Amino acid sequence: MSTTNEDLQQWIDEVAALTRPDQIKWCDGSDAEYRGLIDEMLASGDLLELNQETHPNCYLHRSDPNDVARVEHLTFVCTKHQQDAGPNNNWMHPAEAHAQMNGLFEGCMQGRTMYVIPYCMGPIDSPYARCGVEVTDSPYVVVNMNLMTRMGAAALERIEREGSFVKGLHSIGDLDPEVRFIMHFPDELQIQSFGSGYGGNALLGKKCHALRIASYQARNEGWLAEHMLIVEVESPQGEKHYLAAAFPSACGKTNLAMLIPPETYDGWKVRTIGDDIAWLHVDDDGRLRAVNPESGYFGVVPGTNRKTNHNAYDMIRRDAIFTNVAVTADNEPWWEGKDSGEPVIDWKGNQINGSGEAAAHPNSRFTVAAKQNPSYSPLADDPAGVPISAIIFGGRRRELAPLVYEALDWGHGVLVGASVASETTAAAAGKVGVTRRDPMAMKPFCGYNFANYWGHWLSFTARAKRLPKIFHVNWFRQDQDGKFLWPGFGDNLRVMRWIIDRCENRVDAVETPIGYLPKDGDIDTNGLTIDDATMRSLLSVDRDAWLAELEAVAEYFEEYEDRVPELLEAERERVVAGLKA
Ligand code: OXD
Ligand code: MN
Repeated sequence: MSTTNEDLQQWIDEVAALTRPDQIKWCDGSDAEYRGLIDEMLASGDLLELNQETHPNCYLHRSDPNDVARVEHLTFVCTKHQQDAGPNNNWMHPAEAHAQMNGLFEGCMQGRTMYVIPYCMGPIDSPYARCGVEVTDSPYVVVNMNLMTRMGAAALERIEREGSFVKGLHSIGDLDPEVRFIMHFPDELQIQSFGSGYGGNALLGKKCHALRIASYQARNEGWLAEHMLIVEVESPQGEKHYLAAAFPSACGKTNLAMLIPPETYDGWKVRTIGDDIAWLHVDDDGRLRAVNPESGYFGVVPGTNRKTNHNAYDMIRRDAIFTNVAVTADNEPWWEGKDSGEPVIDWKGNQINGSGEAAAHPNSRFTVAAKQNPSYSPLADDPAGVPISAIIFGGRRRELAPLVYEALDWGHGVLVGASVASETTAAAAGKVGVTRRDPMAMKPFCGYNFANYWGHWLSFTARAKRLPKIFHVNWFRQDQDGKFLWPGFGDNLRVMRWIIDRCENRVDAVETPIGYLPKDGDIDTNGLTIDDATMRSLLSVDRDAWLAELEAVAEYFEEYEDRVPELLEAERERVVAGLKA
């Protein structure tokens, strides 16, 4: 196979000359191709078969133990001027980065097959979708891209029709953690990733394209590429709302997107449109519309059970790839938080020895096609996307942030998003549990200077007539003994219901300097064993703590010097003045 697109053909020829693979395979995205690659990987030991009776077509991949998460310290944005990448990104000059990467890619595919994967992010016939081509020497990447994106013949056809595409070059190299780089060249619409096979570093359609490169394109073109789930909520009366929510990695986006309503919520339906990424465009009616660029989920496995995420639990019982989970004596996948079975072999392939170490890696993952999700919404395939009623920001915070509050207006909402802070998780290499600023949950993913990004967000008041309301939630408030105050999971629908009621102007709120909070009794707790005092503490605003928080936000903004939009600083000062009044 080859292509009629000269730019693509020339690039493939250049890459092949540089990396010198034994053979080149153009991927068509067919089931036969997927099956063939699975069989090859079973033969090579890259994949292990799981119990095919209880988990048909489920396989286990054990990654190199040094290659289990995104590597933010080795991820670079290569713009001509460092200031354009901003303090939020590692930066290297494009010329230097290219020289370095050419050295690494030189001859790296000798003895290997080079796979060419044309893919489309977004429904294949959507005006909002964008294409790319990933070249990789990893069959694991190909099968994961098959589940996660619309890849193969139809994507290539679109590329040949349209001409433009993002170029992504990937090699696992020697998986040497010292020789690992994830480089982005936004001006060239190019990504180069070397030395890692881990999802976020290697499935280039996901974080590298659909967030870092796309956010850069979105700024130039007037839209938003965001780290957000998209969920559809239908009331018993048939009223439907679409909510987009941004949370840092491994903070429950997949669970919220697949939520099962509490027992007392008879007739409510929640359906998933996306669990990780949303592309938001202003439509002809001046509303924000969202599409999910992905067609599969690369989800965190630990903690998934019938109670926390029944839909995910069911959907990963067939046709799924597991990475770095443990296995039971019956050869079933096992992870911490699974409510049945016992692990006998840990994620590294060692016999469990009672050392107390986690059997599954805390960032072990499942990859599965979205259509397997029992709560899948067919609107995920709608080329027009869905109109968004509310945008929700949140982080993992033990204290300070109330269960929910609503921003006073869009400008204040941008401040709320820019101030998001969260405790780090196992999704990225490095220390877990350290609170850091993660504006709009995009700290690892914004492909340009955050200050310009906040300015871009602010510009939407002039671009759109009917902007969504903005909210902030915190499912993770704890008491002094470290006990979570809010039950979370399915009960988060109670909070989304208040959010929807606010969007429909059906419920009043208490105005505070940090935003609108629910009035006493307005969060439905029917059927919960939560007392009034706990609800009051979940919905309290500690003025002194908030003043300290806004001071910390000011210090954070200082890193961005004179690029911080004046309007954003004015919003911050407005909140401070309110708190002091
Ligand atoms: C992810 C992440 O894999 O955010 O979605 O790390
Ligand atoms: Mn994510």
